[in-house]
Amino acid sequence: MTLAHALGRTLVHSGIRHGFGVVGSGNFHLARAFADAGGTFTAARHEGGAATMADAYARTSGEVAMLSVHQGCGYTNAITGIAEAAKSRTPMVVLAPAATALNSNFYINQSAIASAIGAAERTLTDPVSAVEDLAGAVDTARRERQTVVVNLPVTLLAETDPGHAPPAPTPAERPAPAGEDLRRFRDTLRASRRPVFIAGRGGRDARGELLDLAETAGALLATSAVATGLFSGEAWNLGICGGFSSPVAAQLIAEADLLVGWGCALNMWTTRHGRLIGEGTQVVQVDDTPAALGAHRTIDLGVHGDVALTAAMLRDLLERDGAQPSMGYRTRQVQQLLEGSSWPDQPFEDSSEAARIDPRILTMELDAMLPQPRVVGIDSGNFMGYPAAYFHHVDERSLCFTQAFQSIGLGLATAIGAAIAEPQRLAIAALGDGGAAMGLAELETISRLELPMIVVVYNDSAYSAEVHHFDGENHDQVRFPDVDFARVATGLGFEALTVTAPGDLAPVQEWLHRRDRPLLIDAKITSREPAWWLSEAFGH
Ligand SMILES: Cc1ncc(C[n+]2csc(CCOP(=O)(O)OP(=O)(O)O)c2C)c(N)n1
Repeated sequence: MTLAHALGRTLVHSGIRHGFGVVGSGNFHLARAFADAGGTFTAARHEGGAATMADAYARTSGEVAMLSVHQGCGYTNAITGIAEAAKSRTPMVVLAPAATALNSNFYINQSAIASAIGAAERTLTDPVSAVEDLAGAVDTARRERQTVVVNLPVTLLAETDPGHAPPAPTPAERPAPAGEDLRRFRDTLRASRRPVFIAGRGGRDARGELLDLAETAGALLATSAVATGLFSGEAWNLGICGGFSSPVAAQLIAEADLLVGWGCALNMWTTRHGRLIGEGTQVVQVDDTPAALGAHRTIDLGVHGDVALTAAMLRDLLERDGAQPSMGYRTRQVQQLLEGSSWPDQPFEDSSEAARIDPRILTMELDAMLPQPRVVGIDSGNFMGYPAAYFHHVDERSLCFTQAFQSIGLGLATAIGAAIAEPQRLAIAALGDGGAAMGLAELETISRLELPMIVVVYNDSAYSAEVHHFDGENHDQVRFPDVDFARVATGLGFEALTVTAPGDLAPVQEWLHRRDRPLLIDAKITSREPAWWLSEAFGH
């Protein structure tokens, strides 16, 4: 047996259940050994798709995911998806065979690229310790939530396996906050009259603890886009904090006297470039990674600690002090403001035309038709606010949002990775026509895997984000002829609909009963005006 086989098996022994990739000569035996040892391997049609499927799978399942690529060009094809994962701190290992001969066509400096995009990097060189080193890389990905590129020289992969068993995985630690930080946090919270909690992806496993503490402190609840749905159904929920916020939510957040980011980066999108942080508002950030504290905004207090643990310990401290639950921001007036404040409740003028549907109507119609639980993967572009804010996301696993790199073209693969991780949910990919065209290759993957999912193309035959951003300028390079995505998808084994009015959606009901093939909805949408979040972001 070669080390390629041994390393493939090691991945399974290290707790990796699912791998994604495109197989070539360099990773053929490794991917085979992974599957033969009990791992499930999804063959994508483009490494870019495979990388984002792995990323979305890891985000949705909570497991470490594996990406396997061919050396050189397979690796570079995956770089955008790997960069997105690295920026999002997705626990993922990238098995990248590396050409060793400088004159090989496949040779590039793979480790330099990994460092350049912010991924952790390991190059395995020693056949004796290779299995242990790979298990260590998986451990790092899991414990430190890192995207780790493991370069595997092709000469090493061909060596005979020396037969060492991989070590057992070590569980991740949950750091407890320092007593002094906790006491300062308590004092800040007790002094606040209008606290708002903003949970990020690092707060997704701490719902109960955050709800309990928020109740004690009288805090309103919000999330960043990546934790959308965490507080759905709660009375004091503002929904998403950031560009997608409803007007009332944005107002209440901007008027808070204390914002607490729980496992939340508080980046420019979550804070609307800082505009959601009022003058004099105290900002506290809780994160299990010290480097995350204050990385995007100046903060008044950074607490290094596990989110759930910190929230529970703070509540205990408040109780021990004998503090009475505070009404805080949970006033009758705020309650009234919140009634009917979400985006779908806002009145708007229907922009539909003879052969084009208003994207808000389209989204609300689909929202009413499609059963829960669902998981929605969203691409980037002007359209993205509609599926983010007009679909009901009922829990923190309802939206998979791969937008840390702000790349278009990742949405389809995102929905595929999420669909594979959560097969009991109805998976929906929401794409602009630009992002759809870029990720198109993976329609075949959906058909081949028989994933009963829905792909919705918000098709306005343009890169509308750019059209609206560069209002009044020459748009020749960002407008396109209409693409008949329904025909393309049909050729790839989909059932497909072209939608220009709500009535065209009727066959969706029937499809829901069958779900025998994936469904693509090519919705010709209006886009004369930029979406509200784009206007806000670019000052239109
Ligand atoms: C990989 C990549 N290329 C280019 C861009 C710049 N960009 C941002 S939005 C956008 C247009 C997206 O068009 P579409 O998917 O049709 O959505 P729309 O804006 O029309 O709603 C482009 C080209 C980007 N973000 N990522």
